[in-house]
Amino acid sequence: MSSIKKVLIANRGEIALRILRACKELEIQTVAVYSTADKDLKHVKLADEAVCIGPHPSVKSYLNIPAIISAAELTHADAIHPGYGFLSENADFAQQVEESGFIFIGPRPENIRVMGDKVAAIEAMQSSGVPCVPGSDGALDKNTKRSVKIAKEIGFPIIIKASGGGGGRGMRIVESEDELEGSIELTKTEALSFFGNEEVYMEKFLTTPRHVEVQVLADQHGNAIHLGERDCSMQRRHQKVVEEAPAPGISMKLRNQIGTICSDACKKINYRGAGTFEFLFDKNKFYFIEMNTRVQVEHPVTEMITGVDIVREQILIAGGEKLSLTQEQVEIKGHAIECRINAEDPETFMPSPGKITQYHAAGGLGVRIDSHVYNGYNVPPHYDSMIGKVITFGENRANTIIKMQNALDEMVINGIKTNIPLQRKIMNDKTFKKGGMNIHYLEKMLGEDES
Ligand code: MV4
Repeated sequence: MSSIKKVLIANRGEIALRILRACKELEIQTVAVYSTADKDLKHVKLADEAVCIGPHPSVKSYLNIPAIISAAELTHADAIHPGYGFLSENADFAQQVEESGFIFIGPRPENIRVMGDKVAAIEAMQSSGVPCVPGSDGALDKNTKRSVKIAKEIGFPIIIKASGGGGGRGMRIVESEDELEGSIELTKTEALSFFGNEEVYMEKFLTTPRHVEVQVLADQHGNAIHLGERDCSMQRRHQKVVEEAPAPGISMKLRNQIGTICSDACKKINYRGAGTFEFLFDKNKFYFIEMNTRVQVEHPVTEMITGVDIVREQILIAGGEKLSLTQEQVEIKGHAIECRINAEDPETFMPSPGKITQYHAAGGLGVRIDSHVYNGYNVPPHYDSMIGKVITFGENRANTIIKMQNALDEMVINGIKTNIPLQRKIMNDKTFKKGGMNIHYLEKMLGEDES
């Protein structure tokens, strides 16, 4: 029996519903918090209690720390689950939640803080034995000669990244020595204005890597496990479109090797909760770039191939329980693919909010729909356009793609535009069917690559 009896869900949309479902299975009471634009959210209707925390701009509601903590006090919640996005990787929030006497369903504030600072994160990972991209081993200083020397040693092209950035923000590729000083200065200036931190670092620029990430879980008793990897290379403008697990072409040996490195690193840094090690994967080698300290949008593909309920584990870990399984009990079986469904024009990618006039979800063996939308639901224009995810699970990749084609064919979402036509195109693409595409493939397929 967990010490957590009531969870406040500090998020919206599909992930709020996902968390609510996990709580209900654990017989934990739920509190939904919502903005004035979100009173009709499915999880708000299903939660035991619901508190309006402010108007629709996120800063006034889902990012409003005092409003969320007040709602937890008002409803006598024990714990707060931040979901993804919003305050999920805000170390100050996690700290204030704990200082207010609540359990933060996530990592320790110190771990979140370190991972938010990319230079500190890489340093922590490198000293924990995680393979990183050849680079400056720390922040660049004012000494341009030294920066030039590092760049020449690792070889152009290189990439300058802001320590406060991440997820594709605050980076600049440098092709040659003569551009280097100017690029460093420009990236620093931008970093200062975007993130309030002008620290930048250098890495070798990998031109055609894949994005492969490892899911980990760590409890508060010194146990840590990995749940294998996901391939998230199908992305457009740093937005993932399709994710899958396992990553095509990765051997069991390599999976266990990198997975063990990640779970060992969790133990070394005293990590707690769910986490994701993001790697660039090139020529069969892993290079760490960032760690995400939250549950991720694409967590279902890992759940499908392992049978482990990641959100349930997050809650149990936060409540002080031991991991429900050992590494030896983790078995990877079959293949899973997730297609993100966005309320957007499938050709222009412009958001398409509005009322869903007709909704029919796909179904069948190995078909999972994680979505909060329903017939008559009005998709508000104020938030991310992702309205759900279609996940299919099959015995192998080919069969899972066919299941996805059928599931997408079955889906009916009328009244708004969605990217389902794009997802159908991807599932029918010859190169996608082969698997193992690099991070630039989707933009190339769409004819959007600028190079
Ligand atoms: C890189 C890279 C190539 N070489 N670092 C973009 C998002 C951020 N998490 C890191 N990113 C990249 N870092 C080195 N040394 C290429 C990218 C990158 C990328 C990475 C993952 C997924 C999609 C991407 C799209 C463009 C660039």
